Amino acid sequence: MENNESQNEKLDQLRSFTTSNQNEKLTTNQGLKINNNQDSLKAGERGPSLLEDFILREKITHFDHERIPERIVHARGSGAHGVFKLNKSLEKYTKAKFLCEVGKETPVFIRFSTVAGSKGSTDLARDVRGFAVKFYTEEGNYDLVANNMPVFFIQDAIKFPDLVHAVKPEPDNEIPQAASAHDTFWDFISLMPESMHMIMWLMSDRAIPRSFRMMEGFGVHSFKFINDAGVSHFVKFHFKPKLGVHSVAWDEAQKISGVDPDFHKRDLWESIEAGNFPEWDFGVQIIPEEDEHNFDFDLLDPTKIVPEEVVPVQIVGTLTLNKNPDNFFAETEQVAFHPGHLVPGIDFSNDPLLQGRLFSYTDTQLSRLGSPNFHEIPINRSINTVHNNQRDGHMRQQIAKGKVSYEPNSIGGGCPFQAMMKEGGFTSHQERISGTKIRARSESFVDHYSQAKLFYNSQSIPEKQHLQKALIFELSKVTIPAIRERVVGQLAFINMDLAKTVAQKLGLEVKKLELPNQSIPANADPAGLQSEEREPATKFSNALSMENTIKDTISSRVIGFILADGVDIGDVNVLKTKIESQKARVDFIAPSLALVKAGDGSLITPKHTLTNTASVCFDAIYICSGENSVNELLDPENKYAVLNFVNEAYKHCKAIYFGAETDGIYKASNVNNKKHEDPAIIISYVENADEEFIKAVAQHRVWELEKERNS
Ligand code: HDE
Repeated sequence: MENNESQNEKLDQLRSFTTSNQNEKLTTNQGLKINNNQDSLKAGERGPSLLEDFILREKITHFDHERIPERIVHARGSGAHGVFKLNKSLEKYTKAKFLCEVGKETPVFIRFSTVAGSKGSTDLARDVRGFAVKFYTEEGNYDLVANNMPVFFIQDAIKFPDLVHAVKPEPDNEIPQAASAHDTFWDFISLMPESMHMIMWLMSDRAIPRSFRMMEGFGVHSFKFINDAGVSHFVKFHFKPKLGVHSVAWDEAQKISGVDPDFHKRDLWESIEAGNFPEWDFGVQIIPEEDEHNFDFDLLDPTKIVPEEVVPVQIVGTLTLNKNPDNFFAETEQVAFHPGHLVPGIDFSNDPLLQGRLFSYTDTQLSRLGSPNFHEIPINRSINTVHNNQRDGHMRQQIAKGKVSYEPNSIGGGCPFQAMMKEGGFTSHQERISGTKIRARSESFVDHYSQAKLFYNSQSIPEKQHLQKALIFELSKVTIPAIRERVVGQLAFINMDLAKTVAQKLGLEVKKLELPNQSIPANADPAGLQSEEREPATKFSNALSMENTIKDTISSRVIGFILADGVDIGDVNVLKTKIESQKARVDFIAPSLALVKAGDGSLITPKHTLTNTASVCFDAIYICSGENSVNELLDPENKYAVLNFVNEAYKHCKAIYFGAETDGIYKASNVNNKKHEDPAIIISYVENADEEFIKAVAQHRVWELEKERNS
């Protein structure tokens, strides 16, 4: 289906709100045609403007009020429309209709985001990514407001404002933007042992994804599924990208932030425009209620995962993003998610982090979108019609007929009626609760290190090295030595080698962790509830390492072809065709934007110049064949840029393909004279060089050779 013509119930609904200015005359907001949009109304050509100029006033007034507050967290986002298709019925566990009927397609809108940075910050910050999905189901909107990491920093919602204040730019000087590498964040973390598992994720390469399309999504909390018989199961939600989970290197991330701070936004947009629709498997981990206490952690603790080795993820559906928004503000900015947007068959658990979220999201929309009528904004409307007695408020759209706006009523015949359960009426799952009203943390939440260990131990060697380097980078930006010491003290509970490696680079010794006495009751103080070092029941989980991800496709990868006049068009075309047939993209990079004249006289249009882009924006590079082309690329005017491309790609462990007669470039680059066997360096004379190159691109990176490549 052509992406602009995608059809589904939600898109049909949006279409009725969509306008186009094609072939239309300019009007005011009252529909009056405007004759002159260049000059304001004045008293004489050189005189003062007149207050009566309602056209000027309307235009300026609207402009003055164009901005709305950005989200307090997750301000920077990228959205897309798509469809969720159910492949396996979950009827046994839930009565949610969109999860029962195999083959059923549900329209979705998704918004990916970074958390800490402002709306205009870089995509490549080291950060958690939001993965919020709105399912427009026939029973109303269901929002799965997820992240790309399966755990969270804190166990209780009451700590959320503290966490966010700590990570945001420091309040005196508003520095640093979109970065956790600063005093206040690490001060908070050093005093919050419960954050250590999440810190492992945040310091891993998961925090610098190659693409939104290559990250997982996790519902984080345990939720509940309720079936028709009223039986409840715990459920954890997962999205697994069909392209695998891949990340960039930190050095690369920092450079991308300069060359193309919209890297992820652009990547998502361009892939969808090209018809290369991002896809995820949707899966669930289901746990019977009676097994609630059979784990070595508390299912309600959002700093814990349920290892996939213990409860496998059952794949039940596919999420496909197939249409870009028509208008960023109207859709991506105004979309309002809320974990409390439920449909019958899905319910909350008592996770205290989730419980707090249930309040926060509607509350924040009121100040962000300005009125309790934000559900009427087109992107937020459910596809089934809303009927209730809520009335009025700023910017009300619905014209509710009749005298009646209360219930019970006789004048309106009792409408709208409450729905019985069998008619789809929502009922909260009945749960026996008995307890003492108490402001405290459950003892079952006091285990802060075991799963941090599980995560760290499950990483491959390059992943461990990246994680160490990330910690060293972040903590080296912390100016207060006591904070660094405390974090190292925390790391020692996870892995002594990790703690020592980090400590050494910070010029510290690993000391016993001492948390300052904060004069608060021990049962309310995370430090007072300092967990003993504890081993996880599951020692190792393959699912936690990106090393084990999908590496058999080059679909949607971007390959830079570096070329100049005289290039061998034959080689270029053969490789380009092979790459494109596997749904990857080729971009030509030349010394200038002038048409490149190939050896046979044919002309090639370059997309980039050697200096308006950089190797960090590509997954792999090909130095095109042809002696004349190579000579021009080695001309002093171009040589530095070309070698920079090759050397950076090399440093970042990417595949590099040297075409025929490109020896001059090979020799001048850092790739030369390396004695190792490097499967990602392809030289034209090897057998099946094109295929070897494609295979190397699919591997994403040769992280295991990073040390060698950087030496
Ligand atoms: Fe959020 N979070 N959050 N969060 N969250 C918001 O809602 C909040 C948490 C997540 O693209 C806000 O509309 C509290 C976990 C995503 O529009 C706000 C707590 C997870 C998005 C809010 C959490 C998330 C938000 C800001 C701790 C992963 C972006 C703007 C109790 C499961 C949604 C807004 C979008 C956004 C509150 C913790 C995911 C302030 C109080 C855990 C993906 O309401």
